[in-house]
Amino acid sequence: MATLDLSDTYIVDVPTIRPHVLAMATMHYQSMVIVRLIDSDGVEGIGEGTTIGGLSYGEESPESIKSAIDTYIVPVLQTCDIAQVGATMAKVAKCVRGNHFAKCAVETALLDMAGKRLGVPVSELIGGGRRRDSLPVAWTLASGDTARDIAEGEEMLDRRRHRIFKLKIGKREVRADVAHVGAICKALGNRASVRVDVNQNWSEAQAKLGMAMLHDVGCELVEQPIAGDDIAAMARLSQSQPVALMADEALHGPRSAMRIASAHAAGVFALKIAQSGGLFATAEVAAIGAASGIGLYGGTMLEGGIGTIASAHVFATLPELAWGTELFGPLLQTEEILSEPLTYGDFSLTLPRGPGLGVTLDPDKLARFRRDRAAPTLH
Ligand code: MUC
Ligand code: MG
Repeated sequence: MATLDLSDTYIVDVPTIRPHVLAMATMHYQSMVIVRLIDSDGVEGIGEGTTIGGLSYGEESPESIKSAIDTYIVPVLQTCDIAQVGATMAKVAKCVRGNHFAKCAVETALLDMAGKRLGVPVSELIGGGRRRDSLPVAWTLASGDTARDIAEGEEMLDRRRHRIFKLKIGKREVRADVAHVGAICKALGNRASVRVDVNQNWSEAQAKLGMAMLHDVGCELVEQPIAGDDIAAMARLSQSQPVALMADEALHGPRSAMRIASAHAAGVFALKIAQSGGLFATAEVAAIGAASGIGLYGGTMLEGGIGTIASAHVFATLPELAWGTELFGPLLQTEEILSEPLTYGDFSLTLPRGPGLGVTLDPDKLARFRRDRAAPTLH
């Protein structure tokens, strides 16, 4: 039996290495909600809940994630044996609807504690356990400028850091976006896989035109071209277009995965731990996708080191991950908030072997980037 002794939730704002231009927002920094839990035996767990561009991406903001955890989830944890992660999260689900990002942060911290108690990595607590020690990692070219994106892609190839590139489009006119993608496909040639993410910004008619043109210029995958709640239109596009359609914003856990799979509305799933509502739910989404013949991709909410490695622990358990991952979030930030940076190289991210998440926070960096600039006191 383990009871919750202390908790601390805070927002850290870390600048990005360059503006990150998406259809719905341009990021100059990333705001991450960090939760720390300590049990009655002194075991500590850390978790992260991170979204993109305030409320422009989804329905939870950094501020709402923090408030959901402090005001509604922590009081539930205080009534649970938090060593039993599944049972604890089931009780949280009964008391708190939605709020997937907040739940994911808490579940991550509980799994980190459970792994430390048992002396095993989090990946051993999910599904059939860890199947791989490293994951291929894509990079997003989103400076807003074609020449700069090509130079950045070349640099990543030279450094053997990434050979899968995702381009953020949907902000400009369809033909201008396709010209941008075509120029990058041409420059990088068969040395790289080029994909795009429209972040829901096209109408169905624009998507029809855009997807056909993107296929012709060598783009391999089109992520969430239209509104994520328009499953019928996603199905029409997915079934009529030669280029694969990946569901991202449409996926909010197992039930949405089931709806998309039954409607044949996507050829690929972008798995995201926060959007799914946690690591366990992500494994369920993956299982639904795999059983339906849908390809899997390890997505990101551009989390920092904790959310990134938590995602990696789940993705490392999957039998098939045909489209790789995009777990590059910490590399987009000017500084890593972990005491030991994550290991990237040879186009991959290597998973740590230690118990729990296998990472620790750097207290000095946290004190510097913490929004409230308060000394990290637990309450
Ligand atoms: C998204 O919509 O997939 C992932 C990579 C990136 O650059 O932005 C994200 C969010
Ligand atoms: Mg996306």
